[in-house]
Amino acid sequence: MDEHRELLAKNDPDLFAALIGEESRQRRGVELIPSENYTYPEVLAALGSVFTNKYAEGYPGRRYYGGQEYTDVIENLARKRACEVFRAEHANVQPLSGSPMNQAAYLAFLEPGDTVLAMDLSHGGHLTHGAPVSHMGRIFNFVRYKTNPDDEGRIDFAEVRKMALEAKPKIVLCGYTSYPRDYDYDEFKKIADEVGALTMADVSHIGGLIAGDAMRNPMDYGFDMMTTTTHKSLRGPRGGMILCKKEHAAKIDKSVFPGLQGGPHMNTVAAVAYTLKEAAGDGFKEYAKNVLTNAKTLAGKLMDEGGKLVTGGTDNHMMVLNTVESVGIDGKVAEKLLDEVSITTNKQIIPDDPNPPLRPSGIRIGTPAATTRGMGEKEMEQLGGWIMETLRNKDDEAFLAKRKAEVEEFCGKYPVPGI
Ligand code: DSN
Repeated sequence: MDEHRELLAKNDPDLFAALIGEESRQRRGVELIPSENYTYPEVLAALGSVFTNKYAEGYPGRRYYGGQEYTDVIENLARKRACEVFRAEHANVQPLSGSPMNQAAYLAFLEPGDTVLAMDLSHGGHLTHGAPVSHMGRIFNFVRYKTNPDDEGRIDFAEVRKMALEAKPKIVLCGYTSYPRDYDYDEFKKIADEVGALTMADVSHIGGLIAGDAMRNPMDYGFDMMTTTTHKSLRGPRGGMILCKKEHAAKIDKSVFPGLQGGPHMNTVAAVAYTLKEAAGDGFKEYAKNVLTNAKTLAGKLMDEGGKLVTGGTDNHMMVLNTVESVGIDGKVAEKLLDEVSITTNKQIIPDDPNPPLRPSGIRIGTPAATTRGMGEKEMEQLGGWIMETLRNKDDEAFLAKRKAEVEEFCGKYPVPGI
């Protein structure tokens, strides 16, 4: 690897300088975007390996190109490990990332115009869950439920059932991109069964927490399929996978390839295989538990310091801070302020946000990456206090410079894997 870096430095100094800059940024500051993480050095090695040279359309034992002796080994490893970790009957590990993964899942079962029941974008649903600006929203008919602000953002299942009975969806979808509560798979399954719909859980955010047995697993509740990205709480490379019942395996596989994609990225598949080996270990269970404990502690501290969380707390790895209500600034300003002191978060729309997506009313904060660096509850208390204080001192340049130095000195004590 060192030799490869030396070559890059020599032959493209501009590109190399940006790489060094990004490494330094990741080490100096604290990463609190809930969908990001620091991957394993072994994953970086697999991603930067000669598997990137190989075309491997098809599946192990059934490829369209020769020379598949080793690609079959890694894909079989990844599939087997995925099934074991998620207690699933079948796994497809080829989706290039989260959006194509969900598109392939829909297209396996739906015709254009078919109905899906999913969560509204501003309440935590993903773009691919039918946001009107996404192609999925144009192709299929998404009917979208919301969370209940009077019940700390929990879902009103009487309302979901009513919508399902009216809309008669073909898929009932749960799983979200900005939702700090747990998911009640039993309730979704009951409703789906009543209307004869398939059940799908997009657990992209909490895939690692499920793998580490810290959160419930939809496959244990009889869900038809589950999609997850591999780079969030799971700590792997950027990618996606679909887990499903055996009876759906052929449809899912055909939908991913040749339906939606061509050659899988075999360097990523190799890295996913390694990630799943890690996810099966006891160390990962401890990690997943710590992510949740850290999130509860950070959420508690933010609230103690006057922060208004959209759901009044968290059951998973993330929280959404309503910055307008908490400190009178929008999410864009809050994100930038925190960037200035080397704390990375992302601006976030809140349920039925009166503000536009590029200037929304909140920020999203999460603990997977900080936990990977070895930060614990004490560190979460420190960060929670610093966040609220920074947001209240937006015009004080001297304060911001001092805080940046403090944050960077603090981060220096927590090594970043792979850098
Ligand atoms: N961009 C991802 C997230 O941050 O949640 C979802 O696609």
